[in-house]
Amino acid sequence: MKRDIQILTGQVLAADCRKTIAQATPRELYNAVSKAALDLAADAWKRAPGKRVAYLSAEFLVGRLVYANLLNMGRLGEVQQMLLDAGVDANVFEEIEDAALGNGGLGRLAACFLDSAATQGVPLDGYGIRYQYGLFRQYFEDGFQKETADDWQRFGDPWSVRREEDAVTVQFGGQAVRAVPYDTPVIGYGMKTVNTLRLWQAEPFQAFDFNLFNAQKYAAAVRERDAAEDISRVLYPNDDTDAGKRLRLKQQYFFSSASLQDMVRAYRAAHGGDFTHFADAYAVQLNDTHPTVAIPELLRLLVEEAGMRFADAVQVAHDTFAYTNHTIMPEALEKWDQKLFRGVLPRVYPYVKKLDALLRRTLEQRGVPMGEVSRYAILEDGMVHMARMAIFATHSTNGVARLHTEILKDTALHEWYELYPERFNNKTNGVTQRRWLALANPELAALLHDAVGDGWLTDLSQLKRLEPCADDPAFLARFMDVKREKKRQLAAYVEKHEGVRLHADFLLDVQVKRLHEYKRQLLNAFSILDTYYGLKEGRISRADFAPTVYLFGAKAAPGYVRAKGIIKYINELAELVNGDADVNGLMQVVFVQNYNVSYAEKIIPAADVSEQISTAGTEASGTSNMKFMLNGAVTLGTLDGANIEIAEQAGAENEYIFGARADEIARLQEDGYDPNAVLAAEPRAKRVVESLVDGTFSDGGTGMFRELYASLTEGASWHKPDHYFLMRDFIEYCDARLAVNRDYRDARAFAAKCVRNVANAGVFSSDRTILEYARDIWHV
Ligand code: AZC
Repeated sequence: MKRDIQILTGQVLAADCRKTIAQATPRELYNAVSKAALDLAADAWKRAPGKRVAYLSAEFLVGRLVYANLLNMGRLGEVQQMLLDAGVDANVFEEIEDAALGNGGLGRLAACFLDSAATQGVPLDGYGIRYQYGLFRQYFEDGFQKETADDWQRFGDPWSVRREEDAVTVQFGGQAVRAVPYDTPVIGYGMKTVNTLRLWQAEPFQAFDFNLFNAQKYAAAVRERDAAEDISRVLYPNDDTDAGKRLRLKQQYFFSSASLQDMVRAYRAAHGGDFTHFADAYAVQLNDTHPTVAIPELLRLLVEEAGMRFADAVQVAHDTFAYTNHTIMPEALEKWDQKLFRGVLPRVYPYVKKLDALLRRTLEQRGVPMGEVSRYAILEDGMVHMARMAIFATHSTNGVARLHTEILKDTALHEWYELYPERFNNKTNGVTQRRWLALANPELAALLHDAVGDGWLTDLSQLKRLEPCADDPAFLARFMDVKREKKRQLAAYVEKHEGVRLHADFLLDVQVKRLHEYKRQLLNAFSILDTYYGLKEGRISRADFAPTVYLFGAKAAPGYVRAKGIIKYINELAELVNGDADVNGLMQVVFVQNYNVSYAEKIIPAADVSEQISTAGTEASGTSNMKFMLNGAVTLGTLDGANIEIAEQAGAENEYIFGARADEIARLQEDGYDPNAVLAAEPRAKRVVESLVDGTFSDGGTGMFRELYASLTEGASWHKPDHYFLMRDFIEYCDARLAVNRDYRDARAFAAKCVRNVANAGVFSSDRTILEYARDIWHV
């Protein structure tokens, strides 16, 4: 019998705060509804027997769970009705801020994988860190990014259950801490499977030294506690560089060790002390190199606690682990100083050394010349090379889109590919259609329901049946109605959060993603400025121009000065454009603050154009590109990452592709590239780049703009001028953008392109991705 969530919610509210649904605050209501729902999921939250996958990830960017869980439980409508009946706004939970336990793509992918695994019945549990503070909250002051702490737990954390009985000890050099797991159910669509997200929190053994306190040594009395809690205090706000901090290495070891101890304990309970068949019980996926220290840790556990020979332990590790690479940015390939590593993890370091020695022997046996060994060695140049360890000691290394995997094989990890070609494979990313279509865009979901039914919820390939609708005027009219409605909703949200009135009837052109030079938000800004000049000076016909909102959302890592300079630049641009009455009916530039998962859920369904303009060969995959496609936006992009597969699926005629391809970029890198030649030959390019230094905009005297200018025209000690090739692609980009604008004026033809994107988004479901991992890598 279906139990009544309304009654349960009422009971929880009465017990916890003596209020009714109508009386409760959003926070109280959120906690009550979540607890009630958790109760309803309890029966299904059982561990199935058989092999399990452990997905080890330093980041799980789940966002706000309540609506997504209710949707998957089939309870969303019921709860919305319940709220309505009590006179409460159904969007009341939007007050609850996101659990932003991730930076960007890598963390959000992990969250999509959880949803897909549970929905597709793959026995996969996520393991990570329960950061007290997630990714910083961002706001703008005078156009500059400011950061504040993200105290996500202040709304309560009703979806997790503390499992005191499963706590383990994690030992660093001289410090031992408790790792206490908090389990969150991962509820698959239809609730047939409920998996677990287990996040570890670091705690001291002794919270408080009574004697020290009594001796009035107050700070000393809580020193142990602080030192322990620091480990899970905060998510590092870097999605590409190695923070280089002892604390970060501690974090990595903390959750890797705790997770493995958890598995080892469960294995022992089920199978006794013979660990030779550990890999039949667990597959462990390393989400990037962050959990790679799990490899020597498992070796240590197997040798020291299970009495296994090192060589046998290596075999077990090889069969158990697999590694996913998410980037070829050299600064993101993690390396640790050997001394630091040994200092923090003295018990683990010997196993790294042994692995390194084994690697060197293996290279010799395979006839790799001595001179080449340094390209492979785990211990080299005084550093511990994590990616090398990950490739050497696992059975699978995968990239996240076809081009990315090809680049890994051909260049970035070529020497490894030569050694172990059979280990390399591609798993093109995906996104969950439950979150990114059904939940974020119920209006479009309803339209799809009428056109092709609901099978796409668990089998996205069924969207293909939508293809004929692209030629059906009645359907296109309804599709355009949905877009209009989503823009209206977004405008209301933006007004509330930014105090800016968005032109909801404009073409909506969006770039949302972490701020990074390679993603080229600056190129976007330059092109907007060029359009502005073009309109003002008559080079672009005003009569023919479809009025456009250019929307940005992005956080810059707090220490990434150039990225912050780009934010300031875009905010200056916004001020120029929005403050010019002459173009107000034609252009609007908006940079929203604190872009996060919940904001994405509002922005993406409203977009007409998805900006995916990274330098070809730099963006491993991208996943927002897939979310835009699924919601019927066209891609304005380079042939980079998964854009290539998107254009292939939808047909290049339904996207706007421009710019140098990866092979050309590689050639330019080899043969030399001179952005100053472009600037000399192309006055439009020169003019926008000069805006950095000619007084058009002000960086408030920080020197940020001059530094950006120098990065483009002179380079720096660590890179050549314009190393992301903005000038190479500038004119082509402006042209492609104008082509979009031109096409947009034929509303129906443009909508048909959008619908063809939706119809062909089927392969970009993370259901497909997760089933490929399960089949090819995990064998579950
Ligand atoms: C991202 C990649 O930049 C992005 O292209 C990809 O889609 C995503 O991973 C998921 O695979 N990488 C990160 O977020 N972070 C790091 C360290 O690569």
